[in-house]
Amino acid sequence: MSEHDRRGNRDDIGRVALFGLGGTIASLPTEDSSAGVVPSVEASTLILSVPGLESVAHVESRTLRQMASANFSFADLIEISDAIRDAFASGVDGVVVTQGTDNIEETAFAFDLLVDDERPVVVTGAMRNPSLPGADGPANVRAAVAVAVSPHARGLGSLVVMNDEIHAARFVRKMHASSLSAFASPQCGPIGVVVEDRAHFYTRVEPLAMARPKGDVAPVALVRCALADDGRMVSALAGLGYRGLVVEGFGGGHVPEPMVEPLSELLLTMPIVLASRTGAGVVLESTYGFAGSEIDLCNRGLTSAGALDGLKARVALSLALASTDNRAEAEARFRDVVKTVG
Ligand code: DAS
Repeated sequence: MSEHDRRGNRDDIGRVALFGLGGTIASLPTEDSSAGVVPSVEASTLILSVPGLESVAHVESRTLRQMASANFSFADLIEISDAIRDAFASGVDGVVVTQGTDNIEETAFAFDLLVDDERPVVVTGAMRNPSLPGADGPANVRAAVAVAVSPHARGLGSLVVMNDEIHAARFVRKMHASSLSAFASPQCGPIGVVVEDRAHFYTRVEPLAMARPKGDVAPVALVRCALADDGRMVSALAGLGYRGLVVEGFGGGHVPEPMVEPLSELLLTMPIVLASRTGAGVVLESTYGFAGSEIDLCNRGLTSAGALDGLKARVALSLALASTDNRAEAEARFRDVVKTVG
């Protein structure tokens, strides 16, 4: 893993550490052009492809992974967050992570919880690989670096910068399989934009952090409610070794009645979080009273995901469970995150 430095040409600009993890932004065709693109571009080459980067910041780059994001594990994310912490200890003003976009919404949120520093961690990627016309990687890197050195980006936790928009890691979602404008924050929209290498913020979010994992991150299951679900998948989970479950319920947080008993049974062995499969809004607390409603489920002991969607709730519950051996403590840590998100 080599380290490279692209020195800016001024003394008054900030220092950024850029970590390359692979993904489309680093993917090129192999010799067999029909075999598709694979991650292969080093972070040092990536920063050389960004016109004008030296006028934005001094950038030190390092390739930490060369992989499709589909293969990230929590162990990878913990190791990468250690590298981010080391970079901050070395005095950089901000960190940029380039990676595959498929699960940026989860990895960026994990960095939000794993890195406790007011300086920004800015995650970016590309929808078009460098061999395609209109490849967006270089523009996204330049915008991400501009955000990473912005004093206004401090205290906002991890951010995702794509297509000149700045999203809070806790709200961003990948909404399209291939569009350049694939990313959106359905809760509140982007929290800012990048114009002419300057970050402009419209709103701010509270910093988040969670105690560091004590060991391996045990698996947490994610089940999405669907029409006429009879609850058999929830029943089957008991024997599969999961330590927790996130249920994406209908609407404000509702499940079909046949799922209620299996959930109650499972609660005896693991924490269960209730999110909304709509991906926006806040799970209700006190509106509906039918069996399988939010009132019923929370009375039975499910924990509300609040404004977190199912994917983010799963990241937070996984890290909460990894931070303590005590279930009640883990549930309390999860609730603290939910409260801070708002
Ligand atoms: N879909 C690709 C990307 O957007 C692959 C990946 O996520 O690694 O980068």
